[in-house]
Parts: sequence; structure tokens; C-alpha cells
Amino acid sequence: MKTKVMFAMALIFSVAASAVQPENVPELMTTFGGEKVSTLEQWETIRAPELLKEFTREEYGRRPVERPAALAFEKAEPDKVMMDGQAIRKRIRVMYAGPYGGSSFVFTAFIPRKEKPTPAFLLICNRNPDENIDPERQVKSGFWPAEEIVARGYAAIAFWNGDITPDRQHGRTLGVFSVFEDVTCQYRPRDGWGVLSAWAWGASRVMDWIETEPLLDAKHVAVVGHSRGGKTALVTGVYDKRFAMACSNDSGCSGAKLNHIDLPKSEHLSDIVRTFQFWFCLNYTTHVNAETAWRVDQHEFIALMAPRLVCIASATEDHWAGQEGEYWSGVLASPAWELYGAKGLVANGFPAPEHPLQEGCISYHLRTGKHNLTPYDWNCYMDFADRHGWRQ
Ligand code: GTR
Repeated sequence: MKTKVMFAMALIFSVAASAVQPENVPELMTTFGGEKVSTLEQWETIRAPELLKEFTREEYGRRPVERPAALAFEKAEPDKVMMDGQAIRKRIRVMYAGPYGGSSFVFTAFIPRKEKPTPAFLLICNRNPDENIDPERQVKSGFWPAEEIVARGYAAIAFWNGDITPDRQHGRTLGVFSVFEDVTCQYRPRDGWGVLSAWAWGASRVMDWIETEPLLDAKHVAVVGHSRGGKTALVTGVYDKRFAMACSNDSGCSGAKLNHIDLPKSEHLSDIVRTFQFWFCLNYTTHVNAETAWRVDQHEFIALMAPRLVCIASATEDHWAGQEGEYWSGVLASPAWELYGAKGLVANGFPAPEHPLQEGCISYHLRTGKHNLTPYDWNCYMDFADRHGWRQ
């Protein structure tokens, strides 16, 4: 009896009260034609492809290229032993060319000095690179705690999104866009890729290199991003199945947040499209102020990660990202994992801060504090990878 009471109390303390519930959410396991999806085969051959097509045409846009024929890697600097001898640092230049020219970007990898190939976390850094992903480690930031990542036995890899194309309206005419498209032409197809998809393309090119690097275990690579980077991490994982995990930190609207939930303080399509139309394809504007009339929602985008691992994270003060909406996407995406005989997000309700839910293949945690990517978030992601045997 006493144990029962204590168990009930523990449950109360680990579950925060949340009255907000999603409403009229598009049904994940019903096709656009109205057919119920109950087998893995139906999911893989009908439902997942039609969802991917919809998100590509209506939200993130169609890429003119995946891995280009002209792609090469070179050392931007000689390898260097750093972090008190714990890691080897590599600085790699990715060079690529297309019909309209060529471009390149450099990324940094700190790889633990181990006998075995190591699993890795790849950060898409959307903040000032000098302050957040300093390859010299003169400036250290909790946004990318590379020393801690290495100490836990994972490689820490990072690139700056602005090196793929700038995070501005005219970003759509620069960087990778100017290599594969005629950017002097005013016409932009309504389903042409937006900047989020371009950054995700960059993450996939880093994966192309990871696959060639014997010190790394390419089968266990997580892509991580915060906020706009967190939206991009999901786009990366969904379009590139080589990533075994996607960590979407405080990604909010057009990332992990469900639209079919009434969270007045959170960002809506009208807000994001007003300021950041260039992140998406032009068709996305059609859904402004009509997102709940659209036949899909973000949980269905997350479901396209199944059966791989997903981490979703929120922060208590980050109402703009819509914490409950991020949580509910995980819950409602879960049936996709069940078709693979796995569990998605195992939850008893919206959790209290610092009570990560990590039993299934979707991890969700709420952290006390502001919109940010912190060592606490990183440790949750690494705990989840540990739990799934990434460091054997
Ligand atoms: C905000 C934007 C969000 C989020 C955030 C960020 O201004 O409205 O969608 O992406 O920026 O990236 O920090």
C-alpha cells in the first residue's frame, strides 16, 4: 500500500499539469485517399512516400541535387592532437560544383583517440561560429560542449549554416543555390527548395565525408540543431536515412511543434512566413492562417524518421516554440514506430522539467530555462545514444 502511494506521488511530481490538448489532428495512419494504414508495407510503400511528397512540395521544397557528381574533400589544415591529448582535430573542406559554378565549406571534427570507430554528433550551428564552434577552443560555449562530448566517447563535429548559404532573404540566391540554379532568373518554382533544406543538404555532405573516415562509425551519427537549426536537423534526418538519430532542440513552428494545438503564445505560420519565407518553398505561404485546414501536420514529418531515433526538447520559458506542441508531435508520431515493432514516445503525460522520457525511440525532455542549447540538452541526447548501445 505504502509503495503504491509513493509510486503515485512520484508520478504526480514527474508529470506537469498540462490542460492543452491537440484538436482535430490529421490522422497519421489514414492515407489522403481515406484508407487505413495497418501494415508496415502500406506505411513504407504508400503512406510515408505520400507524406514526404506533400512536405517537399508544400513546406521545405524540392532539391535540384542531392550528392553532386563533383564533390571532393581535402584537409583544410593538418590534423592536430588537442584537448589534452584526448582528441584528434580534423578540419575538412568540402568542395562541390554544379552547372553554375563551384563553392566550398569547412567543418571541424574532434574525434576521441580510441581504437574503435566512434559514433558522432554533428551540430548544424546557427549561431556566431567564432563564439560557438571555435575550432581552436579559445572560446568555449555550452552550445557546443565539444570537450564533454569527446569525454563521453563521441566525436563532436560542427559546421556553420551560413557557410552553406546566408540566413537572409538573399541567401536563396547565394551559396549552394548559386551553384545549382540560375539565380539571375527571377522565376522561382513554387516548390523550389528553401534555405532550411539547403542547410540540411550541407549536413548530408558532411555525412558523405563521415562515410569515408575510418575513425568514425557512420552507422551511429546523430544530427543536432537548435531552433532554426532544430528544424533543419529534422529535415536532414527525414531526407537522409544515413543519420541514425535527429535531435531537434527547441525547434518550434515548422519543426517539432504541432499546429493543431491552441498555444497563443507560440509562433504560427503567419509569424514565421512573414519573417522567414526564404527558409521554405513558396507554396508554404498558401497555408498561412490556414494551417489547421492543411491535410498534414508536423507529427507526420517526425514520423518519417521511423524506425530511427528522434530527440525532441523544449525549455520551460520558451513559449514561442510551443512546448506542449513539441511534446504532442512526439506522441502522435509514435504509431509509425509501432509498425516496426518498436515504441515511439513512451509518456504518461507532459513531463515535469528535468524528467526526460527516454524509454522508446523518441526522447522528449523539458529543461528549465530559456530558448537555448545547453550541456544539459547535450547530455540528454548522449544518454539516449548510450541507452541504444552506441558506445559498445
Ligand atoms: C525565431 C523564429 C523561430 C526560431 C528562432 C531561432 O526568430 O521565429 O522559428 O527558429 O528564431 O532560430 O532562434
